[in-house]
Amino acid sequence: MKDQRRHPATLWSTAGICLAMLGAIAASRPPAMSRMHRVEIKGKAFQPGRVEASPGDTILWVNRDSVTHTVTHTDFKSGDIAPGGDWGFIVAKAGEAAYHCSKHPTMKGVVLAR
Ligand SMILES: [Cu+2]
Repeated sequence: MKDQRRHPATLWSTAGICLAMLGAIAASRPPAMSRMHRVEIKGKAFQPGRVEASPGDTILWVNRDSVTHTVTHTDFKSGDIAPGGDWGFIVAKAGEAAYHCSKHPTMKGVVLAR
């Protein structure tokens, strides 16, 4: 944990700022609930390989493999995701996005947003 050595007062003020930001984001969203979709990367595969989401949803990729992978698409690029690491993004618009791993071109997945 990076924050362990921080002074408690710093932690409190950081938490306050985060809560305020969440409130602002929630207020600007449409009433529909946004969801979190989790994709595990293991055995050199995206699991599930196909995610159905809505604009505003978050997709989080978690690397459970022992090698580095990426989530690469024209509109979104994770960069390297180290073993044990993760990367997420918020779906901006409806559409179908076929992505791959830049290090292992046979690794493919699809995000279908509607
Ligand atoms: Cu890979």
